[in-house]
Amino acid sequence: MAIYRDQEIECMSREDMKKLQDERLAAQVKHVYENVKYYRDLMDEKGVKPEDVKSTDDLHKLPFLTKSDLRDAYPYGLLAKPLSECVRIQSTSGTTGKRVVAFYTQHDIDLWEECCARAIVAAGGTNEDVCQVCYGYGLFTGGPGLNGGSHKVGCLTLPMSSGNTERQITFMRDLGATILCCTPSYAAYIGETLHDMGYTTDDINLKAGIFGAEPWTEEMRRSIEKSLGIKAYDIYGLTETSGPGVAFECSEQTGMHINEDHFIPEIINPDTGEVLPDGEVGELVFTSITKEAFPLLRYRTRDLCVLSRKKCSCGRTLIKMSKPMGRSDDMLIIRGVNVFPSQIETVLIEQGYSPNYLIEVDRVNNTDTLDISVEMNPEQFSDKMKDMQEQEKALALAIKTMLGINPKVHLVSPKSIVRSEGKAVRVIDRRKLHD
Ligand code: DLL
Repeated sequence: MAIYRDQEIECMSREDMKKLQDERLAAQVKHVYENVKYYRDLMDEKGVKPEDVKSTDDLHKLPFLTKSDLRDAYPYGLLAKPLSECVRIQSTSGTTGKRVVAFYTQHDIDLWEECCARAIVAAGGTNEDVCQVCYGYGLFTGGPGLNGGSHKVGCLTLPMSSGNTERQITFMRDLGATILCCTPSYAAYIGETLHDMGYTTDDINLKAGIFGAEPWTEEMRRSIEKSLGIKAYDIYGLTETSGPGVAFECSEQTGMHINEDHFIPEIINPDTGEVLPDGEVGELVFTSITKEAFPLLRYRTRDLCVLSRKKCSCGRTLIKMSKPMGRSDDMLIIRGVNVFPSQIETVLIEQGYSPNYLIEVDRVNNTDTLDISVEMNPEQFSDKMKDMQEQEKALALAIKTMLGINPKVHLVSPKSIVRSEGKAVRVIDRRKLHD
């Protein structure tokens, strides 16, 4: 069974990859400078001309681009091809401000789907597979991206979109789905529903899952793998860079290989913009070197992670990014302490709780409060008040040991926290409402 979609690229020597990136970068900077006024102005302001960027060593000369630039330029200000050559738009959900609209030529769609195809092949996918895609379809990139990748691999594709979970399981069983693509929180929900319907992993044919679009912990991975009887692979991407498939996991499951022939990664200090060496945690920045319609140079993702060039047992030489540990903008600062929701999730699952929880932060009498509602499994439930209080105390202590601050833990009854069919909302920060 082929384990690579494109062995020549995925296992290319560093030297050859750099050469390829150098050529593509220089051409891309020229394309952008000539066709996008917004960029031209930014580059002129910094005194950089296209001929100053001959290779990846010159990348640092280019200005950064941020989400606020995308909003300023909405909707057409960053378009680098005539609209007549564009065939699609996709968009972010726009929950935190104006939507970001990304444009694609047919060439861009093909490259994007190829990136997703690499992810599917790395998860063991072939044309013998049945691939059930339960990411949302429509403006969200998850459904269309994995759908296209699945077609390219030749899988029988089930374009389910999210929702109607019992029907998902019926199709999964009737059509013998072998690969599941959705958010990790929806995968957990599908696993839960499977068991609620009285089935076990013996009643389904799944072997792999390709899960992304939101942060998820190693503990969550193990929990999903167990409940669905699969190997769970991570996949990363963002609308601005085309969608899923910017990076994908291989069988080693120790980070995601970045499709470096299309995206050049950098890690920067989010406060100063200084480029950090591999191995240091910082904000991930991408330069897309092959996209035509909506190419972004040095785009700040706000995702915090680490890059690694350690040799991978799968044979791929593509650089690896760690699971994003959160976004610089979803880190909570509670009583002065930096808290990532993923740290709380790790403790919950380690302590045997379900990944269904809600973190609520507020400010009362000038002091931050942290309340965590955690769903119990049926076997953890007790009708003795004292037992419940003991359990809450023990869990609060475990979380305090991890975070350094004291939370208030509320154990709530099984199935009382709303399940997510897409990206889960796990944090409500009410302090923002008072500001
Ligand atoms: O979530 C694209 C996608 C779809 C990726 C399906 C993977 C699978 P956006 O809606 O623009 O695009 O959100 C992008 O989601 O900046 C990260 O903060 C987060 N994210 C995406 N993948 C992962 C992941 C899609 N594997 C934002 N782990 C990104 C953690 C992720 N966070």
